[in-house]
Amino acid sequence: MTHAPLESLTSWDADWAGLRVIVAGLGLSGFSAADTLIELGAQVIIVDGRDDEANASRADTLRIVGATDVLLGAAHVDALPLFGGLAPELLIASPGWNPRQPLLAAAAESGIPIWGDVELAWRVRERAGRKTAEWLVITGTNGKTSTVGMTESILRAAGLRAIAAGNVGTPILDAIRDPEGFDAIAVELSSFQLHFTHSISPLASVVLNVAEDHVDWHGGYEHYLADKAKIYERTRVAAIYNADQRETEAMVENADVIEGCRAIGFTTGVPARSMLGIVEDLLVDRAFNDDRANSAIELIALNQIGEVVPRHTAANALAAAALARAYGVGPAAIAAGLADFDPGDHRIQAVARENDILWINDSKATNPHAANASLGAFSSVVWIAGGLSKGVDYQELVSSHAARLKAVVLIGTDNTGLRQALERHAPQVPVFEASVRETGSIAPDGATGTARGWSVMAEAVAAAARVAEPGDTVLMAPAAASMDQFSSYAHRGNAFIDAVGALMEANSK
Ligand code: UMA
Repeated sequence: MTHAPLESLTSWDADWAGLRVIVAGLGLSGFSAADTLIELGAQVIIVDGRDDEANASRADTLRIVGATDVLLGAAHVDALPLFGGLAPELLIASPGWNPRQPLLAAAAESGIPIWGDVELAWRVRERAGRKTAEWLVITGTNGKTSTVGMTESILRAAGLRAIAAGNVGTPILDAIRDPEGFDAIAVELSSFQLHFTHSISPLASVVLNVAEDHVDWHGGYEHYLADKAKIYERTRVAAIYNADQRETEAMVENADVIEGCRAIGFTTGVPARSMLGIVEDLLVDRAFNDDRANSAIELIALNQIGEVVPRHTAANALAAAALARAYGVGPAAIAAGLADFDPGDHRIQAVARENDILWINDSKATNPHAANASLGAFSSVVWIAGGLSKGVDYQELVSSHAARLKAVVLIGTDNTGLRQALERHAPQVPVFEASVRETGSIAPDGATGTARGWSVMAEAVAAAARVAEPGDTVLMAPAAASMDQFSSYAHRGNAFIDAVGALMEANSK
């Protein structure tokens, strides 16, 4: 079978038939990529290092729809499989796959192009007889999920058919293949996904903020930043940066955008021209109004967004508003969409208040930057922290919040970095440790949780309850990923909510 050369495969209707593709990973993105490619007529071999029940069942489905082969188990992820003796022509990498992983390294060495599912989605987004959705793309170390949610809410308030997709959970290819199609997609892109993305040309793009994260995967902070910066390349209407964080503005300056694209800032201070910002508790737009030299348009009052609006939430709202304004959404829909938006669970979520002790679940704080925002919101904190640190440094986080820490309860299997930072910058603060600390992998059964994850959190909550006094906040903001003891941040957050609930119930007896 013949097919067109790779560079000309830029629409659904292009000739993909017979293209030999390896799909690395059978998770959410891998499945959607394999399924799409099979529908396009490509020859597809899927590989995944895990040979468990969930993967076996997904493999069966893909075999039935026409996969060339599905190879499961550790033995299959080191070398490139062949198609009846012929080498693959393309590799689609799932975002969790490290580029230095042997299979990906082998593909790179052989000169085989490596795309992510997002690159594939961009290539197939145009299809005869269907509307082509505009992409509003969002990255940043923190706040991505809230911001895509706010953007989706605003677009819908404007009467558009819109969806949040990408890293937020719905694979972008599922959104692209929706039979009704969308006017616009709010696309959350992780640094992993951006690494494997090469040709997207969004209507508008934003880097919300940057701080150290995923350093291990990228092999250094500078590589992480370089991958984040890729989001601005080829932007057509508005490249949006955080005016309070110079690094993001520099990324826009260095990007190769499409002629006519504007640089738009957002700030939680008073906006200069071509920025959105805040004036006297009002979110205002001084970028997309005609008379921006002299005036700004009111978008929404802070207290209409929520009861408590931390600074980072206001920043996210401004970024979402900027993306929607770039698309052409009017101020009334911005206000309606932001007022309607429900932030969801696990992000600075108040779980209980008893004896004037507030219990907060911030399981989504998977890195120091996110934990910094929630620690800063409370004055006397019993802090539950620790987990998979991903190689980040805790010195600054601990030193800047030492004064508000009443006690620390450590969870996680290896807290050396956090412990050292506490010894150095907060030596007076008592540190307790949840004693259930077995190492080893946890089955990914987030729906029901694992006995070990639950008992770690029950221990931590009990330890926090022993030291917390009226006026204190017990804040579970781990500043680390969850996968050493839990299957996800949601599993960790639910374990906290359950443990606090059990404690309250025991207290009431
Ligand atoms: N696998 C291997 N070998 C490896 C790595 C993984 O065989 O070296 C296999 C695993 O056994 C598994 C599959 O690959 O079966 C998993 O692939 P994946 O980890 O890339 O996960 P997906 O299920 O495809 O989900 C991905 C995103 N996951 C990651 O980036 C780790 C999801 O983001 C995203 O929602 C989904 O695509 C849809 O776009 C999650 C995430 O944690 C929420 N993101 C990180 C974050 O937000 O910090 C970046």
